[in-house]
Amino acid sequence: MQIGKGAARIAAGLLLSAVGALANAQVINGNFESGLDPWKNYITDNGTAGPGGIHLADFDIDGDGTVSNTVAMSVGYAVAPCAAPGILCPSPTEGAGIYQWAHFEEGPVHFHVDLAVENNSPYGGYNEDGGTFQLILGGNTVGEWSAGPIDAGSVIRGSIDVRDVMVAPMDMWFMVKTTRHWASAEGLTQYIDNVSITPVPEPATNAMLLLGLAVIAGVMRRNGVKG
Ligand SMILES: [Ca+2]
Ligand SMILES: [Ca+2]
Repeated sequence: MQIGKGAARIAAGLLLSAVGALANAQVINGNFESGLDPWKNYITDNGTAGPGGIHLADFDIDGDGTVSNTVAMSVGYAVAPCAAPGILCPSPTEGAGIYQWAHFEEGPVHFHVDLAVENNSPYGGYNEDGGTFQLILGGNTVGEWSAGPIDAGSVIRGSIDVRDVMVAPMDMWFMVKTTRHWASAEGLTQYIDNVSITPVPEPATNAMLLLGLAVIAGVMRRNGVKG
């Protein structure tokens, strides 16, 4: 197949803009309006993200009346450790999350994520454990928020807001994870949206070679956590 020079130039231009869009998309995509990429899914051992898995849903995470693309899941354990967990044996805390790699520069960094739990149980009543959310940097939990018990027909909203200091430039993964003490419950949904990191990190340069750096996340100094 032959293409003219003009068409070739246009094709090259399209390719370049596609590469540019890809590079930008790799930075963070914290509001999920363009989908889940570059976030990757994580499921704990014996955990589940529920029948729908980790998926996008229209939801009003911040209660301002406007819905947007939001990460949704219904977490809990998938494999019961005994016939009556919580009675005959400890109830496991399992679930799922999303993560990505990024390159962080040295200096102050501000992490924020909006969170919510919704209980649309068809059985009414309340659920004992709406779920616990964690912001994890390279293996260290730097922020946490728990919804606690939640009535049927209600939504509980929260956030994790953390200021840290990177003591050196590094590639590191960061994850928003949610877990519960029980199997995933019908009608109970955990939501994640508006993940922001300031300043915005660059795409990771060599994530796989720097896996070992995960443990170095401990060098970060924590300045405050609120939920
Ligand atoms: Ca969104
Ligand atoms: Ca909203």
